[in-house]
Amino acid sequence: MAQKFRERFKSDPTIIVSSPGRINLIGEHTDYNNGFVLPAAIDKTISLAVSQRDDDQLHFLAADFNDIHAGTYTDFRKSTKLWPDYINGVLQQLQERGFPLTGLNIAIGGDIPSGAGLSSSAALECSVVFAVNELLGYGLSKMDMVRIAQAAENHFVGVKCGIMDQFASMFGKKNHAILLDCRNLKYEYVPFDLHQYAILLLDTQVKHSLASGEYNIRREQCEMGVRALRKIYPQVESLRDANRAMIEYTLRDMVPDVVYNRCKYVVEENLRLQVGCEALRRNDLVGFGKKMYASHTGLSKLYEVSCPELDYLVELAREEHAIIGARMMGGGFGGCTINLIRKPYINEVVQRLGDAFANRFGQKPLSHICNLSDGTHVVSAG
Ligand code: GAF
Repeated sequence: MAQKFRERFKSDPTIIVSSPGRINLIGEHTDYNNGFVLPAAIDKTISLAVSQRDDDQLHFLAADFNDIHAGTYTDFRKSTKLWPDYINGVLQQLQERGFPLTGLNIAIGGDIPSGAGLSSSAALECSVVFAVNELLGYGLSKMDMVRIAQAAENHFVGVKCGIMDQFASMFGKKNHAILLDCRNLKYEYVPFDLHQYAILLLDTQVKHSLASGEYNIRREQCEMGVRALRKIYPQVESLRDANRAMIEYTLRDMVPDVVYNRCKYVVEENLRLQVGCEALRRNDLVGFGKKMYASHTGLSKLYEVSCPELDYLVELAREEHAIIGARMMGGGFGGCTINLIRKPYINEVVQRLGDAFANRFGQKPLSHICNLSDGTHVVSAG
């Protein structure tokens, strides 16, 4: 990245930071319901090199595409629906909080497949806030920076995402998952010892064009469920506070089926995550894998955020003895499945699944093995 930066800006970057993508083992669409999630940072990252400029210009280079955007803070006040939004969204959040800003040269690159549900956008947001904080010495904590990165996505990019992706990218820890309580942001690192297993991501390459609109609709449906429950149970602040009995015996008769289904899924997913974590603590990866399959069923049938390509990959995975758990991952409507697979069988299984998938959908999914890694950090500072 230093080299690309030098070629473009004819000077050295002051800081280079690395910010990872994330996987989520279980706990999908629970973060914005104040529930639990179990993500981890992975060894696919965004690399961001930055230095201050003498003027008030912002110059951004996406090194992998040689795509350049330049302008002033005023030029970049509104969303362009292009990748610089993730940078400008963060800068705007910093400005709104009163942090002094300067002109910047920024070069980015990396190997997180975009649109695959691995949170390349959260990684970019985290890398920007982290690098600028280092460069301009704001003294922000990682928790502050997670909130700023999320606010950029919510208010500038316009996706009302929860906090999971930014949190995982910022706080990741090598060989650990993060058990995060999204209500109070208390978290615990859970050792994720894979033994003879590996994490295999299968990318359908379906880009989630529906995703942001449908995502916001899911949020509204959950809120509708909470409003209904609150009439009977005033203590219910979010679906996190609801239990199965409330959903089955109260909510069912109060809201349309679609809202009931969404809420039922969220309550069950939080429970699945708890039981799944117990299995992990016992080193029972097979037990954990079963919860992953159940999570997929809920996401597909009740929450309806899957798609035929994801469903087919999970259906194929269920027939493979070497895969002990699989599910769609992230917001949905495309992107990846996450699979826990016995290492010696990776090649033959990827081949078999790939052929079957290509027979039905015309092209093979991309496959990635990923390892759990550290969160956003400085790589070099001048
Ligand atoms: C996306 C969002 F950004 C996350 O906050 C989370 O809600 C996820 O979808 C679904 O679990 O990645």
